[in-house]
Amino acid sequence: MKIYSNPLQETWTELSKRPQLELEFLDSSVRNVLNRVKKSGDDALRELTLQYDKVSIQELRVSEAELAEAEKSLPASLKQAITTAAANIEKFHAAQKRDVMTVETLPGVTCWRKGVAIDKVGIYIPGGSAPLFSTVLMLGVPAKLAGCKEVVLCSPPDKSGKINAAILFAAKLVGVTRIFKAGGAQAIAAMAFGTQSIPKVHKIFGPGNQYVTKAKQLVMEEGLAIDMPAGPSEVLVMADETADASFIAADLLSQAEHGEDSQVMLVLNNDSMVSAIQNEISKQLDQLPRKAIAEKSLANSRVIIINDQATALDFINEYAPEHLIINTKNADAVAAAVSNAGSVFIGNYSPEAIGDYASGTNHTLPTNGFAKAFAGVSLESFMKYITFQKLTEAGIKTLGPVVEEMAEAEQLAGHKRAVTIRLEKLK
Ligand code: HSO
Ligand code: ZN
Repeated sequence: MKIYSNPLQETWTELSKRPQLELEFLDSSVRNVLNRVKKSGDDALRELTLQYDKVSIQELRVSEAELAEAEKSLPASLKQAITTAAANIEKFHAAQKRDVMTVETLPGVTCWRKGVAIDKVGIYIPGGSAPLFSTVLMLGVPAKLAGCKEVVLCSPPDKSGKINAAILFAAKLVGVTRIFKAGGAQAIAAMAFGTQSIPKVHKIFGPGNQYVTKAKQLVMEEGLAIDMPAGPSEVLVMADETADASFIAADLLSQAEHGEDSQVMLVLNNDSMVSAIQNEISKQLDQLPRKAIAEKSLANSRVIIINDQATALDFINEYAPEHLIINTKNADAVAAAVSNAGSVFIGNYSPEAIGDYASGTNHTLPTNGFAKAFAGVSLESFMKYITFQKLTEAGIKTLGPVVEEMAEAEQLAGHKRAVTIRLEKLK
């Protein structure tokens, strides 16, 4: 990890840059996949699955028998853990429900806003070396709570044509309605356009590689919504001498093992702990099965030393981390001053890993500085809000003249008349 000591404010933007792998032909190859699926539906999916996942799939939909088999194959302890995590996620997201608030803005003028579930949503779960079934909980639980009627899940099959058993178990547990074997940009296309087997949805959620992310961006042009612009996962740990070097190293490594392009940042108040943390990192790194990945990610990572706490906070708010871990003396006060972050973990006993799986908060969070303008996934992400209004005769008598005046000034005579015609009737 490279060390920067009290970097000048002019350099903060540069220091906040995330590593970016530029893929050649990304745009054109993803557009090509989208067009193929749009045109040939399931046939295109089967061809692309053979090409990219190296497996021939006849039936795209996961059967009841496969779901039952997956459930049987998992150890009881894992099923129990997944069930506990799902219950916490459900508790936290259920509390986000809002009552309809009715407001009488003037006597006889009543307005309200009501949350309604998005009818059909799609969840994408990547396959690969670490099949993240925890993400199934993070997206499936709020979808169910919101009342989405159709919750479709796509995940790539492995070489034997199966989806990871824990993904299937979690999907069934949280009430995903249909599960399909499809991955990559082609899965996003299938959920966006619909195929013979896969229903078209209105909003697509879930992480993925650059192809998946690009596909999500492109289907937005076709009127679909997506959860948020996504990039590689990241963590920023802010610490002082009250922190534990071994905890810090473990938290940094838990992020670094996600992928070579994951970003890990450490903000310290002085350099007294640097060597202890570095020693811990090399010790713990040796025991990680994903050492090679973590090592590459650490190579892009930075230690920033900022002596003054207020300045450190300014830097952190500028960086806008997806995950922020605060291991300092006055961690609660520091947390209260955070304005840009996806999710905050306060004190030495709140590692990010707990929120990644089971405390109840959502782990689908804004990366790449998007925390300046975006929030993580919540119950609301699966809903839209409709406003309503109802006027009584007294209401239009009071408010009508206001609108007549404004419509006249905007030179929209038709608008004015829609009010006048009623006021005349009431005379
Ligand atoms: N840290 C990831 C979520 C995750 N971690 C899933 C483990 N499994 C993005 O927030
Ligand atoms: Zn994680």
